[in-house]
Amino acid sequence: TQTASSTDALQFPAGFLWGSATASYQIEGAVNEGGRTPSIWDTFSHTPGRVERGDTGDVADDHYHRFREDVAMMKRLGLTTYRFSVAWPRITPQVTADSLGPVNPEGIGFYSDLVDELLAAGISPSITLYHWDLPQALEDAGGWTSRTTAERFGEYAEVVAAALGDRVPLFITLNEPWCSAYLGYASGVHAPGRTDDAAALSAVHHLNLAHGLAAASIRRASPSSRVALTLNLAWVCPETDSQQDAEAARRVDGLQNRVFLDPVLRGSYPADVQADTAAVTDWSFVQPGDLEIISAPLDVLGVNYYSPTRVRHWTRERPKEHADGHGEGHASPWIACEDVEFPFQHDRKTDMGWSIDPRGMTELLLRIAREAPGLEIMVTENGAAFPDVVNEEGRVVDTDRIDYLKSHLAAVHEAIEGGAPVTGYYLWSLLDNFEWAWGYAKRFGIVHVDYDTQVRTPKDSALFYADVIRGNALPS
Ligand code: PNW
Repeated sequence: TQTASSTDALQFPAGFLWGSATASYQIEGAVNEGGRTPSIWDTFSHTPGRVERGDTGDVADDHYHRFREDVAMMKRLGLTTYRFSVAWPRITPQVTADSLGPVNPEGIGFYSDLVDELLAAGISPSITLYHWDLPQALEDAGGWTSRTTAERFGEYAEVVAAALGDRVPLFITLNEPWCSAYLGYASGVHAPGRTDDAAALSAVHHLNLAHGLAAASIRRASPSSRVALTLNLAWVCPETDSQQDAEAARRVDGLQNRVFLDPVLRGSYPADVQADTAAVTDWSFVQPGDLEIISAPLDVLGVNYYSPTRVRHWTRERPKEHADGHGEGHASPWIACEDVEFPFQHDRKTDMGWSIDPRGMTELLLRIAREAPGLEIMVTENGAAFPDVVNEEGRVVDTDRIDYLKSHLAAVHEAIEGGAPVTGYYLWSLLDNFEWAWGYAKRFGIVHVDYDTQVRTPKDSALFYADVIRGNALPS
């Protein structure tokens, strides 16, 4: 219904895609069902001390058994698209470094049923092929430090695209290779929990290669599907305009943004990152022909944005601040960045301790539009964790999440006005879920999950989001 004030509403372009996102290990549970074998996150979460309170994904949101109910919820909210990930250990449970092994019909069957359920609800499925649940057998053979993992991933992608591609318009090869490489192999706060900088850089390359091989597989097996890569890019903001802070920003930008963007968009690795890390690795894992594979054209770049990255130069004269949520009590994910710090900000934060600054969203999207002219962009994740506030009627009154969403949707709108070709937005996340090293302690959902009963309750933010979708606009 049109009201006087709705003239001030921020209208999104016709056909804008409104979605939410999840990931297999964070919601499915049923880890020993349907022929699934262990992933690195099963091993990691079952290792004492790795995840808050010893939480695991064994049951999670039990989505494996409740997906029809969850799709019905999406339909009620009015989502036009849903981004989920396929668990590789369900598709080819016997994979080894040397061979993909047989395809598991029960694994394909689960995702095929989910796709059908979505289509019947009028929701377009977007599939992420890798959201961190690497088959443990591949980790045992070196994981992402090994070229064979990338090769097997290319074959796995072909299997999924051949089985589901006729019904799936968008495949996203990888989710956030930054996290897989640096949190998995350098700081060790994510599976497989290794702390070896050389391994992390080799993982960066093999993840990039895996993306390229998978992109080619999807083109072959499902020519009508579009291919995307999702990166957690950073808006890197130096604290002052000093030369030294600019240098700190260059380093972080290289490791977080350009080491992933340059090979895909330009077919090369940034020379400065290779020079900065020369003492760690000689980059000999990059073989002739790799960059041609990695730089095959993309249809869509997926961007996940949560928080800005403020940096400054660090000198030994003062204690280093570890305000990026990565530096405390464990190894750093920032390779060759000993003289960089992430100063604590006295600003509003989410329950993750992540600063709230929607300006970073606009700046980031505009930068991509400048550097990759014409490349379609989708925000494949954005959202916030906040502790639940339940009122007397039992409603979850998550005003802080609504504020976060409002300001970030306005930031996306501003980027579109400024010329960024953003065609969709996926809110992280549909459901409260297993938040990796934080377990169930952090809630990102717009739908509350009671982990004792598995009862789902839409929070106020879900009702807000349904309104946005209905009007294709951010209400004033
Ligand atoms: C992303 N960091 O993860 C993931 O794609 C989601 O699975 C996750 O639930 C969501 O963001 C919220 O955390 C990240 O430490 C995890 O910088 C950690 C970081 C960034 C993204």
